[in-house]
Amino acid sequence: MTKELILNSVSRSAEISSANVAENVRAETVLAETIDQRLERCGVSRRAFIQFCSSLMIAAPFGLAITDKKTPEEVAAGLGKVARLPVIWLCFQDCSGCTETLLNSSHPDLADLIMNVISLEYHETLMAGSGLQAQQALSQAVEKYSGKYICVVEGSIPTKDKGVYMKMAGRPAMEALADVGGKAGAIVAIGSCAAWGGIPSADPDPTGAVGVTDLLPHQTIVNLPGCPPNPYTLLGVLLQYADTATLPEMDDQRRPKFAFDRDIHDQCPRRAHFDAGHFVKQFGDQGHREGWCLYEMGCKGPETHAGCSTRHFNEIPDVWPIGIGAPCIGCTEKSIAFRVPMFQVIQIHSLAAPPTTYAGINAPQGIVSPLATGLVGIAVGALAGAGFVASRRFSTQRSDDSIPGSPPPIATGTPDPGPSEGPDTGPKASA
Ligand code: FSX
Ligand code: SF4
Ligand code: F3S
Repeated sequence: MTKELILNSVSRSAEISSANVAENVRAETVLAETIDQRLERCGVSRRAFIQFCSSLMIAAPFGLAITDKKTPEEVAAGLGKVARLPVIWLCFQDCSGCTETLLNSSHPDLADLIMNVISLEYHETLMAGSGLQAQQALSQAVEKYSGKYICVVEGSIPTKDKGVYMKMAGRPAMEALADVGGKAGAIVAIGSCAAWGGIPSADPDPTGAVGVTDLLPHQTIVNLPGCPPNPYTLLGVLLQYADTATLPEMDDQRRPKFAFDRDIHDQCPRRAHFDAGHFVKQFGDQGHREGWCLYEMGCKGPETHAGCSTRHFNEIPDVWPIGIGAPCIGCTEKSIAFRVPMFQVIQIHSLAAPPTTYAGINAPQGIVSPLATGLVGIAVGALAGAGFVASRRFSTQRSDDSIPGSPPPIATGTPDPGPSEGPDTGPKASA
């Protein structure tokens, strides 16, 4: 049902190429059609739209003009009057994970809703049309909505050997980007690949992969890195642009602050274990099954700006890297992901004092032996003393041999870190 709707939604753009006059007239009116009108026309319930707005408010409680309201009903009332935003979505060198994360929601109506609140005019991965028909749909959409549409770019752009490694309709991807991106009201580079090169740019970078900003440095660009990024961040940016013709405040890497102003580490459910010195030493060990901190397994959370620790994926609790027991690889950070080996322990530069309160700690996972049950008691006791340990961590080196997996030396940006050796110790043999 959902996939059919999506295909219908995007394929109608391809059908424009058949010079269907009625369809062209309909396309003329898309800009004037409000989200409310569209939802009513497609039979989407008010309740579903208010739920969607509620999720948006939870994902972006601050820093987004459209969610700066008191209730989801107020957000829905405001957004309902907004004209649907034309979006042209280009796919370059990528895995399609950015599109997947947008559509694979556990909420059955979300994908349909997304296709109704925006007007997706062109999307190669989703549209039914292909070849000449698709190219005509693209050029007609660009011409019709010139200066008004948002160009969403997914994937990196090859530049080596004159961009020969990827072509669209016979021209290098970088030319297509310059053309379509150059006529957009703004560009959203979704995913780490489009933001700065991502996986395709990892050493040895055979295609000379770069992000959008490298090619169009003077364009209005919003970077939404993440591999994949959180879909609500994209929707927040698109809807604010549709409503106010403005973009959210951004940091020095053009990432919206509302989504990238915090460290993973600050609100990580395993943070209490970090502060208490409980570190997983090997995947599958007792600490891993008890949900201990993954810092020694290469977790880049302390140096990574993103909201994953509070905004999980697919609307399922704990569906995010650390939530499933994997270290954060720093996928939103240009200098970390696909640059620093996945399991290499990083040096921490920006660690502030430990929080005064802790988020809930993940429940134990896997089979727990009687011995492990005893260790849980030790761990609970150790957690009770976490504040004490944490208060000492800035003045003494932590080493509690009574706890399985005694804490490693950690360098911090604090005045007296006290490590006997730096944490930047190269790839871990145990990983
Ligand atoms: Fe890159 Fe997105 Fe990672 Fe994949 O397309 S950011 S490889 S999740 O899909 O571009
Ligand atoms: Fe969480 Fe990683 Fe920080 Fe440990 S190092 S508390 S797993 S973000
Ligand atoms: Fe990426 Fe780390 Fe979040 S790997 S998805 S920034 S937890």
